[in-house]
Amino acid sequence: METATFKVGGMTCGHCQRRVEDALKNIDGVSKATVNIEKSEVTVEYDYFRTSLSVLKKAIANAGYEV
Ligand SMILES: [Cu+2]
Repeated sequence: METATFKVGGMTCGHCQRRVEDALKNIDGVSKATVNIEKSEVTVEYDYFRTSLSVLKKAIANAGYEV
């Protein structure tokens, strides 16, 4: 299990938080995604045999946020 933290731009409220967390949790291999709104960060726990940093970043971007 690997942990990665991304700076995410554009998250302003609890709705954004949910959106980003759900987008990440829907990825096969992601076990945990936690947004810190004040820091504009998301921390992701993932299995690097099943997914990759580029897949995680793409999911955040597809949800409508800058990463
Ligand atoms: Cu929002």
